[in-house]
Amino acid sequence: MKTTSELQQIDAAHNLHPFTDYKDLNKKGSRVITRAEGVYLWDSEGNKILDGMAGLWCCNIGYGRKELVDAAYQQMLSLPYYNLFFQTTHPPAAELSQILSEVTPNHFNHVFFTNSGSEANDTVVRMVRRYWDLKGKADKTVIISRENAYHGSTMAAASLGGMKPMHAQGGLPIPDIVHIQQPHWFKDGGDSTPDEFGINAAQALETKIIELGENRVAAFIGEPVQGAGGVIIPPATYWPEIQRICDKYGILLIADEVICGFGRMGRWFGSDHFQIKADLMPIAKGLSSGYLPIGGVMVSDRVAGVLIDEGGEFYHGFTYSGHPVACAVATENIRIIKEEKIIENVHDFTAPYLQKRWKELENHPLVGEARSIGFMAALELVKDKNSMECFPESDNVGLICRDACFRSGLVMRSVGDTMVISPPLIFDKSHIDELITLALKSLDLTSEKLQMKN
Ligand code: PXG
Repeated sequence: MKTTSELQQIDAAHNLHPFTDYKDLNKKGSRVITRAEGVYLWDSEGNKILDGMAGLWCCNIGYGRKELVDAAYQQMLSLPYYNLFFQTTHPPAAELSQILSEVTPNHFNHVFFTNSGSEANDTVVRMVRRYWDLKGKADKTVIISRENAYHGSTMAAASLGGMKPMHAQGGLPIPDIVHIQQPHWFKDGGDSTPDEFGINAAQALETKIIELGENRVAAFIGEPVQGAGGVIIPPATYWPEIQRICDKYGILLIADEVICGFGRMGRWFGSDHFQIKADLMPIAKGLSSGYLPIGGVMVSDRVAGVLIDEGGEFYHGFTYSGHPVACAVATENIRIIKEEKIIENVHDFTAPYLQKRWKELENHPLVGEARSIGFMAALELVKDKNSMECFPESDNVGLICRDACFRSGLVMRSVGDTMVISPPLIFDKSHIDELITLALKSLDLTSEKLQMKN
């Protein structure tokens, strides 16, 4: 095998990474991950790292599950590829569609397969507009999303997302996608209680519908808990108010379950936790625990009925929609989640334990807030705990902390100065203890580094 520096050199010469400042990375050289087992990663220098992020919010059942390898192998032998176009199907896609209808809320009985969360959200945009067109309301094209949301990187998905730096590159958003405020009490709550703030943040939707005109608005999209934006847990009052407004105006409600789905919140879906009755649910990531790329859109009876009965042909689809190997792996992944009662274990035992231990990090001088829900959690790093004053952006405190975590043997992601985790759902109590110990060590290292700078 090539050495670390050989791999870094060829990587720097040929590989353009996602969301990366190329010059900056090539100065340092990429970290090379070579192996994973259970909840641990190993790099090319032999360092063992606790994966606090389940890859990228996806490896829910952990690494090294041979059953998934066998499922892929057997499927590749029998039918490595065939498509779902031209009135054909195959056993893995048909069977997975039935299983998905069973694990999702009752009113979801159809799926449209994609290869990623971004493609799922592009599909959502086309489906929503098609739905209203078929209902004779072709003017209803506007989709309302939220600032700082993340829905993917394709043109439509990045437009649905509310990341300003993404919009600035390439003239986004595409027409008829608008954004309202996010329900981020820690940042924007001011003097209001979380419950008051939740209602106010949701009512921004009604204000926007009235401003645009009800006849123009097609749908609202939101992640049950914003992941990439920094694990932003909405106050308990938020989703019921959003639901009330969507119901009142009859607009479609889209719950982007790409991160929250498949057990991340200690329930099958974020919608189960918040009792959201969505019309469409994009899914990906935990669907296959990241072993192979697969995503989809769960389509409710309300929308599927119109597409099926009144639609004729829907001109949309991907070569690899419902790829047989990806479907076989996803099916095996869901079997394991069910059989090993992974979600029940998170809900009843490990998530409450994580919540208790994570909260202890609030005692650290750098931490203004430690919040968690299910198996997602965040730390707000602040300069002054009493006033909750933030660090200047130029201090790059989040990045310093992220590096300190890596050096300590822990993957924790930074979103500005918010540190986030979303561990594999198979973390047990000893992994949680190890996570807290490593996080504390990394916070101390970050404090030391900041003191040295001043
Ligand atoms: N919706 C949500 C809610 C997501 O979090 C996507 C859609 C897009 O999925 P794909 O499979 O196209 O990437 C995502 C993806 C990060 C990070 O740094 C988060 C995501 C992807 C990459 C990085 O937190 N989420």
